[in-house]
Parts: sequence; structure tokens; C-alpha cells
Amino acid sequence: MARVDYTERIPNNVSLAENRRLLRALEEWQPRYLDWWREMGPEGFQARDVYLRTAISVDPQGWAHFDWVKMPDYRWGIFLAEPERGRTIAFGDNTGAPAWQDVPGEHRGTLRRLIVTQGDTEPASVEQQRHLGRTTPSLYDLRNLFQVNVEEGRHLWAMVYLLHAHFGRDGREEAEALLQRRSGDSDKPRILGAFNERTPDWLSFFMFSFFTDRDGKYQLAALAESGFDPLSRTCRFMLTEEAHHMFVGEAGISRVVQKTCELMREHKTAEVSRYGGIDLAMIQRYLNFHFSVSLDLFGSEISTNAANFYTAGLKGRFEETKKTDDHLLREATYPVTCAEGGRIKVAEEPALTALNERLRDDYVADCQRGVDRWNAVIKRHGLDAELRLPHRGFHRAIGNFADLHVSPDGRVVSAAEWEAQRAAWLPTPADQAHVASLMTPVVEPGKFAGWIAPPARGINSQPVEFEYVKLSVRAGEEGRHG
Ligand code: BYC
Repeated sequence: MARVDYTERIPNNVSLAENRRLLRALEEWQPRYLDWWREMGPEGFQARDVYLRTAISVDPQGWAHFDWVKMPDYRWGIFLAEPERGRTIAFGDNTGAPAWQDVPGEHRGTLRRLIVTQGDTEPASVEQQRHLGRTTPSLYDLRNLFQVNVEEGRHLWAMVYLLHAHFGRDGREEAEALLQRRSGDSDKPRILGAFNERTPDWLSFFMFSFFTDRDGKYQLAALAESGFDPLSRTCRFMLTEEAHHMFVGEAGISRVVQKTCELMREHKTAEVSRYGGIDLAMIQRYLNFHFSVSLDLFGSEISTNAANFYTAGLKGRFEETKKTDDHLLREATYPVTCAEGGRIKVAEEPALTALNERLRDDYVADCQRGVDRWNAVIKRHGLDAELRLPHRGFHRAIGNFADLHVSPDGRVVSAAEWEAQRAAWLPTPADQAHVASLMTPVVEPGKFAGWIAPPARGINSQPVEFEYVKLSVRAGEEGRHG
């Protein structure tokens, strides 16, 4: 069961061959997915051999296999974590009942919406990142980008499988719509705010992979607790893939910080832009932007949607089963940050409606751990500087702070002050122009752009100078793969 069957047109570990109707429906969706991938996937590299990992089993040990693959030939498929024998619903009104193997009728619309929202982010991120290959800082980074991209494609497959297998005609229509929306398109945008932002350069990509993919980790972890067992099993396996994406972000920023520190020491100045680096102040502004748009992805602090998802047993808390309370939260309260009379304060709110905030808290603590590691790099260079997460109210478009102006240090400020400080707090056009000016491709094996340090080690025990993407292409192949 754990092993994936690669003799099938759609690799899977869900015995797809035994369900002819479902198999046919997914085989009809597959070419449309590939059309989408060719149109909206990584631009200019479809015919190149990339050193990619592919899932061959869902066992925690040894699930991945590395090989040279052209991205359109990647074996996207359907992989669910192994079922847990006797699994029961761990929270909400149905606590203790056997986990659902089929969609409960009364929760059909809600579940579908959750799955569609999750599914929509996956192709959105591929669309956001499709131009980055042209400006890669190295072959190593190029390969990591493509690994992230193909796995986001697979995560789309994961959600589309659930839609096709469990939601009948509505599900099939939603699966089509997932291929129709486009990141940033004013007529048919992606569903959530951050997935309509641009990812124009590699600093933005690393920030996105650190902050926005980490929202993915927490949302997937909450959905992995779901009483709807197929969703839980799907998300559990997705989480194993997600870990690499966050590594790419954390290590990417760490290497940028390292290079900046080296330049600061060499030239004895914090202004390293003129030496081809990225100032720490500029990195801070990018961090402020990506952290704040990612905080919005958790929804409003007070949300009846979140309460309903929980009470229904559809979406739990982070590590729900490890918690020792009643898993009902009818009486409990939770501290929520809000603003009153121009001041920021913390108020105790019913824990059920505060579930988005609680997940956001888990997320913020995890982000802080990454920032601490970046600061350790700065410290190791003997420099007196620090990166900081801005206050959670800073630059928010969703929830308690959406209509307020909050400074990164957590003061409610006037619109005039906010505007006056904007250039100190968020990336400016000059920052973006500088970062864009650094984005010249470096594609010689083992070489790296001047604004980023090489990684400590390569992928899958390969050396850093390994040819992770083969840029030579045999005659005729570019045309075939677009
Ligand atoms: N942008 O009660 P509220 C990932 C809407 S990332 C636009 O505050 P709720 C990945 C909301 O839909 C993880 N709209 O929030 C990362 C609702 O609309 P309706 C993605 C927003 O419902 C990198 C209204 O505002 N997974 O995997 O409790 C690369 C009021 O909503 C936003 C999920 O998100 C926003 N930011 O929670 C690749 C998990 N926020 O219903 C992949 C599934 C809220 O009034 N989604 N709204 O029309 C959910 O659990 C929930 O939908 C949310 C929102 C947590 C997003």
C-alpha cells in the first residue's frame, strides 16, 4: 500500500485502477493540467533535465527517489499517508466517532470550500514563480525552485483527487476552475490575497518560501487533523514535501544575510548595495512585507467560520491530538490582540471563534525561530544588527488591524505618519530596482551570484558544484516541450 504504482498513467497509492469512473475523470483532467503547466509553469526550462526527487513511497523513510527529469514528464500523482487503523475524530461535536471515509452530507459545502481554497494556492504559487528561472543565482537554486514548483503541482493533484473522488459533479467543476483562475488576474484572481502578489525576484521567492509556505505548513497541519480521513491522509503526506520548501526559504535568506555580513565586514559599512549586496535594512523591509501578507492568510482573529470548521470536526488546531483539553472549547477563552481607542491591547475571547488567531500564534513562534537563526548568522560575523518580525498589526488587510495603521514596533499611528514612514518599513521602488538589478543569471555549475553565499552542502549528498540542471538541450526537444 505504501509504495506508489508507477506503471499507471497516474501514479497512485489509492488503488485508482479499481475505480474506473474516477480513473477516467482524472485521466480527462490530466491533459488539461499539463496544458496549464506548459502555459503557466516554469518559463523556458520545460525541455531541460532537472535533478528532481519523486515520491516512490509514502513511508517516512525513503519516500523519495532522485533522478533526471524533464518537468512536463514529472510523475505527478496521488499519494495519501497510510491509514491509521481505528482513527476517530479528535475534536468538535463528533469527538470520538470513527473518522469519516466519505463526506458527511451536512458538511459537504464547507469541506469543498476548504479543499478548493487549499488547492487554489498550489497552482497560484507556480504562476507567481514562473519567470524566476531566467534570473537564477545558481544551478543549485534553479533546481530547488523547480523542485518546489513540481511539488506544488502535485499538491494541486492532491486536492483535485479529493474533489473528483468525493464531490461528484461540483468537485469536477471546481477542479476545472482551479486551472482557470490566474494569480494576479483582475478578472479571475486566485482566492487568497498573498497568492495574487508578484514574486518578481529571488529575494521575494526566498521570503515567500519562508513565510508563505510556512502558512501552508500550519494550514495543512490543521487540515491533517480533519475528521474527514482522506483529507487528513492527503495533508499528512503533503507536509513531508512542504518541509523542503520552507528549507529553501530559510536557507535562502540565511545565505543572503551571510553574504551581506561578509560584504559589511569587508567594506566596513552597512550600505553594501553599492558592492552588489542587499542591505540588511532592505532585507528587513522585504521581511516586513512577506510576513504581513502571510499573517493575513490566517483569516480574521475572530471568525465564526473557524469556529464552525472546528465544531464540525473539519479543521483542527495545530497538533490537536497532542492537546489535553476537552477538544470542544465551548467554555475556554484565548488571548487575542486587538486595538481599542488607538491602543493595542490583548483581550480574552471565546477560544472557539479565536482559532485563526491561535494558529497564527503557532505560526509566529515558528517564524521567530527562523529569524533567530538569521540573527545568529549576523552575530557570528560580529555585527551589531538584528532582523525582527514586525508587530502582527503592521500592514494588515484582513482582521482587527485592517483599517488601522500600525507601525512595525506596534504603535497605532496616523495615516500621515504611516505614509511618511512607508519607505522605511516596506520595500520601495528603489529597493525593488536594486534587487532587480542583481538578478543576472549564474548558471555555471558551482558558481553563485554575488549577492548570495553558496549553501553549506548540496542536494541528496551531491556536491554543491553538481550540474543540478542540464542546460544543454538536444535539437528538436525545446519545441516538443515548449
Ligand atoms: N485573502 O472568517 P474569516 C499553502 C476571506 S498556504 C482573501 O476571516 P476564515 C501554500 C474568507 O475566505 C495555505 N480572502 O476567515 C503556500 C472569508 O470569505 P467568505 C492555504 C480572505 O474563513 C505557499 C472571509 O474573508 N490553505 O498551502 O476563518 C505555496 C472571512 O473569513 C483571506 C488554507 O488557506 C485572505 N488572506 O479563514 C503553495 C486552508 N482571509 O467565506 C501553497 C484552507 C480570509 O466570507 N482555508 N478571507 O466568502 C482556510 O482554512 C480558510 O479559508 C482561511 C480563512 C484560513 C484562509
